[in-house]
Amino acid sequence: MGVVNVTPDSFSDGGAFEDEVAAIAHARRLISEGASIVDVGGESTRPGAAPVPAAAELERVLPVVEGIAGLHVPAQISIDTMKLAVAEAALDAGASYVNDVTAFRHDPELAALVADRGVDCCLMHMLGEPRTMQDDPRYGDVVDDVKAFLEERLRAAVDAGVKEERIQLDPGIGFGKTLEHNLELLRRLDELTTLGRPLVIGTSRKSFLGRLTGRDVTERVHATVATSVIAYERGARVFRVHDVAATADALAVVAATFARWPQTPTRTTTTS
Ligand code: HH2
Repeated sequence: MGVVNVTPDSFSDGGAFEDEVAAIAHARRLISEGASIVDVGGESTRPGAAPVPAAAELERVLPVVEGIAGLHVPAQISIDTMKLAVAEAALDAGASYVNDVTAFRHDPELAALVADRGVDCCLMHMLGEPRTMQDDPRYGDVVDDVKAFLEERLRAAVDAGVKEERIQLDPGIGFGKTLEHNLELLRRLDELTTLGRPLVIGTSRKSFLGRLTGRDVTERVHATVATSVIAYERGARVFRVHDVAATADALAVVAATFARWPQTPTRTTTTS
């Protein structure tokens, strides 16, 4: 899943693709590099971000969704929004995936929309809201708590009519989590696979990688790739990243390696 941020203030690429022509060209590039989903967002959810009114968000994302749909390329368009009006317009314009970082809590009617349209969705864990989520986040056990939350949101979506096979789940790396919480979630990601739905992981260029490497936000591609490899091995199957080419290469190698794992290879010893 390649990230297309049509925002002035996203934490790693704010302002770079604000112009719709640049955003559409960026989406085309990410797809050519191996993205099978492009995630279009018009509201930053970085820590401390202020909410964006629906009209402004729509003005940003709609021309981009329409433009990508007009490319007729083999990729799914995802709309990264928590707002019903934005999701509805994006689905009308050609999107077929709703990525909601509030897991249908901000706008519960989003669940009915996703159900009616029969599209895919991602439900993500977030503690609190972007404005305050990094103010001393606490958990009993971060993995158990995130798992219980995702289980509850999965049930709520199914109860609202969304088909289970349309739902993907995301532990929400960096959303109300300390460095240790993020690392623990990555280390124990396999515990979330028992939820029975594909796991989405979004570590790309995030600040915990900056803290570990000392690198600036645009120089975190290697660190991001490391987390994607770890996450794949522990069961993640959708990787929301800014740097698609590097991630796609790494995942091709990891997927090929683990395709034959954990079966024991048959040894053929020739003794003649
Ligand atoms: N992270 C961000 C935004 N949306 N969606 C999912 N499912 N998972 C994530 O981890 C996730 C997400 C934040 O990254 P970005 O879009 O690059 O930044 P910003 O929110 O500042 O636009």
